[in-house]
Amino acid sequence: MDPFDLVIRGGTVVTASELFHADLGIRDGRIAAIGEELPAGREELDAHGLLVLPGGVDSHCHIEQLSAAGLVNADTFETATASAALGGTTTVIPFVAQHVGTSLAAAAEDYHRRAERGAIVDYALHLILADPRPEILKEELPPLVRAGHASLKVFLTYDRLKIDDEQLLDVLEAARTHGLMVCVHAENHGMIRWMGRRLVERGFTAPRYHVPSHPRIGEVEGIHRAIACAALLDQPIMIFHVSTAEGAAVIHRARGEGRKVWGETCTQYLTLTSADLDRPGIEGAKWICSPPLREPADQEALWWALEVGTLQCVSSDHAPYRMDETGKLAKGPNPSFKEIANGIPGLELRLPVLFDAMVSRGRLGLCRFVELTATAPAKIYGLHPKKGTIAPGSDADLALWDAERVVTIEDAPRTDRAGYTPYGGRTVKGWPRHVLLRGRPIVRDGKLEGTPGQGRFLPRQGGRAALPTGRPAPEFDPAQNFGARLW
Ligand code: DUC
Ligand code: ZN
Ligand code: ZN
Repeated sequence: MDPFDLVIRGGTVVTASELFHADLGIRDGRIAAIGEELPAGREELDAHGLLVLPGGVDSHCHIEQLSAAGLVNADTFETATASAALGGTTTVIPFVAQHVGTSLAAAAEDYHRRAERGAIVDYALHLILADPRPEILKEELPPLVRAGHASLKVFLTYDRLKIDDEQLLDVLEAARTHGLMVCVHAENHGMIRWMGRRLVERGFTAPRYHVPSHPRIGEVEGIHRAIACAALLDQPIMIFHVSTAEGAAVIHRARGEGRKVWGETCTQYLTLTSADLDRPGIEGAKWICSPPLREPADQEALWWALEVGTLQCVSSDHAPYRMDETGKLAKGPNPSFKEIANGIPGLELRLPVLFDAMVSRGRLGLCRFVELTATAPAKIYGLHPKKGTIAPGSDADLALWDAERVVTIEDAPRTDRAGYTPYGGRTVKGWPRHVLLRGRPIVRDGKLEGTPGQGRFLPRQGGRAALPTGRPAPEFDPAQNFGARLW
């Protein structure tokens, strides 16, 4: 047998279920052997004193995405995935963004082209459907599924993105036909618009009023409605970026009733609060994201929801906008909160900030950290076991992690192009030292070695077997009244 291409020696391997000392033998980009005292490889990487984690899977991040308002995220596939790599993430799932009146297929081509050119880590793509008219669902979607797309995203809010309940049912039905996951931004649009209008009319325009403009009850209503629509069709859904205790409770109850609903929260909802927006002048705009940052009690509830399995993934929802006329200040130097682009950067710091909050501070263990940030998203989105774990045959995507390293995050530009980080000034314990993509270091000793274009598209198998339920569902037949059976 040929020697291994690389042996990672002496580390502590962590998976979602166990933690053990072992060497890893890597051949042709995959894990070929896990064991003690493996024979010498062509190359060796010393992992003594380090944790060997599966590379992170960030299943919700916006990269080089054109917003409906005409703004493009601050970074490119190159800068975003460089930042992902430096933070220990080796797989990302950003979006193909369709807009009303446009072609989904053309948008997919465009994003594929950009990603192929720039990506430093591997990627899949969720398809945003802002205009799910029949020709899109019947003619454009099937070839995209055949090309390896297996998840859709829809919005219940945002003026030029939101779909109504009937459209949502059309999307859910198409997803059911093709065996796709449907991810939902679930907030009540009317409540957001109404609250926003009332606040501005009364002169409450500072960034901090973004928080009450997205009422908590609006998230509850959106999640409940999305789950109800999905249940009518017996179709799995993922609720993106859950921010409130009550929102998590809706998912908890629905899962208890056997609904096929999964839930995600994001680093920022666990580690930042509405108080972060409460700063002089326009500064708080840096913390404007939707749903907004909430309260310490919500953080407690979200941690609990992660602990008991109500929520299964923690993503970044990376959506960077600069504090200038290209981003947050596109409507002038002193915009009302309604005019400020929603989104914060987070790809690079997702894992370090979470590792500190979750593991170093003793909230949840190492295995759960791996599960929430790599294994579960890989499973839910059809990438496992190629991604998200350390097992024979899996891609050798690894983050060699120094659990003792203490870093104070500088309040300064990072690798992405946002020009700031919402986590500036925070001291965290735990930082990636080396990061490997398919057996090749893309970060060595904290320095980027990966090159744009080396990231590969990860085609996923549509089809019901690919969904986390694993259970085939028959064609939807309204005459069978699935909804009545389920409700
Ligand atoms: N909200 C979204 O819905 N998407 C991107 C970022 C954000 O804040
Ligand atoms: Zn969203
Ligand atoms: Zn998002």
